[in-house]
Amino acid sequence: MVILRCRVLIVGDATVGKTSMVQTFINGPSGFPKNYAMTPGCEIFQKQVKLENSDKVVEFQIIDTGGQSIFKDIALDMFPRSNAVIFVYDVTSQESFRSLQYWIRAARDTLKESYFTGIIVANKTDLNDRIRVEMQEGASFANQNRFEFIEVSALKTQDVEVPFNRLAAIFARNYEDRVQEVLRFS
Ligand SMILES: Nc1nc2c(ncn2[C@@H]2O[C@H](COP(=O)(O)OP(=O)(O)OP(=O)(O)O)[C@@H](O)[C@H]2O)c(=O)[nH]1
Ligand SMILES: [Mg+2]
Repeated sequence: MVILRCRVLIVGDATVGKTSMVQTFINGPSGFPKNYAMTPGCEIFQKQVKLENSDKVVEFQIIDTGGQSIFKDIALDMFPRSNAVIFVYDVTSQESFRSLQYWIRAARDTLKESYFTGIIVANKTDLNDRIRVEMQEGASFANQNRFEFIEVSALKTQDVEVPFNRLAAIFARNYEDRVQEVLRFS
C-alpha cells in the first residue's frame, strides 16, 4: 500500500461553513457543530481516503483556517506549506463569493502554481430560498480560474466528501505522472 500525504488548506470568509464541512466530512452528520464557534487561527485534522481500484491511500492533513479578518495572516502563512486549497463560499452571501478573488490571488502569490490544486466549494445549498449566488455564476468563476466546482451542504452532509475525493484522485494522478517521469530519466 502506498500512502500519499496531502496537506489541504481550507479558506474563505468567516461563517461560510468551513469547519462544518470539515467536521461532517470527518465525523458524518453528528460532526455538524450545533452552534457557531469561530475558528481562532487554524486547526489541523487528519483523514485517509482510499482510492478505488488502487493500492493508494491519500492521507489528508486538513488545515481549517479562521475566516475572521484578524486571522487572515495566519491563513496566508499556511499557503506555502500546502499542496491543495479548497476555497469555500456561502451561496447566500455575494460578499463571501467576491472574497474568493482575494483568496485565490493570495494563493497564486505564495504557492508554486505547478504544485497547487484548487477546488471551489459552494456551501449551504440547503438554503434554497436565500440563494444570492446562482450555481452557474460559481461554476463559470471556477472554470475561469481552472478550478473544479462543487456544491455542498454541510448541514445535510451532502457531498462534503466530494471535494476530498476529487483532490485524492488528482493528487494520485500527479504522483503517478511524477513517478513515470523519474523512471523515464533513470
Ligand atoms: N443552513 C446551513 N448552515 C450552515 C451550513 N454550514 C454551516 N452552517 C452554519 O453557518 C455558521 C458558520 O459555520 P462554521 O462552519 O463555523 O463557519 P466557518 O467558515 O468555519 O467560520 P470561521 O471559523 O469563523 O471562519 C454556523 O452557524 C453553521 O451552523 C450549511 O450547509 N447550511
Ligand atoms: Mg471555522
